[in-house]
Amino acid sequence: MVALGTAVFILVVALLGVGLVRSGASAEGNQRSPSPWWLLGGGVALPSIVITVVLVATVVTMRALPDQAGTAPGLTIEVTGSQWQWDVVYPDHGVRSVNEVHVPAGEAVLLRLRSTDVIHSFWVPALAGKMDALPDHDNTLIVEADEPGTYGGACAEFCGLGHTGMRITVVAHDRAGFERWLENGARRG
Ligand SMILES: [Cu+2]
Repeated sequence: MVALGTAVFILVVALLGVGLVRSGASAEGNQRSPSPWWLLGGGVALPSIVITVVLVATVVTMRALPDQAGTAPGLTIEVTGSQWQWDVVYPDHGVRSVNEVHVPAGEAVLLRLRSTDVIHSFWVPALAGKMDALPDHDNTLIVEADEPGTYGGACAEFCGLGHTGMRITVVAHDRAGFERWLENGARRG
């Protein structure tokens, strides 16, 4: 799209330049009205070609994207939004946390998102795009933190008075640190 946009921009600027030179040269002469082919070409044909190219590129890219539900990350975490906090459950380990998602770095993790009340949106910009947490439907989101560290996020769907405080933090550990956290979390119950 950047390449196409650049090409169209250069073409328009070039035509503008030609128009300026010509109008300067023919300032004394008769004013000619532009040929209707300019309108058909620039207003119908060119946009049709550009839109078709972008459409085909989009469809090809969408088909090439992996089906998120079909991939099988090692770890599944259930993240439930409610007014106004995130409850996080690690179903394979019997561990819970609140407003923090602990993950192993360098591994794909499947988040199963839902809500107990209104629509929330799980958003940790450094890791993935926004994904809605809905009351009547599970959405999935695959996140992978390349490096151990802390990644801040927030609810990205206005969900009431406490919306701005509805923060979420993803803490990525190295493998050993994650196992340690799971054990400590399990002890906490
Ligand atoms: Cu929310």
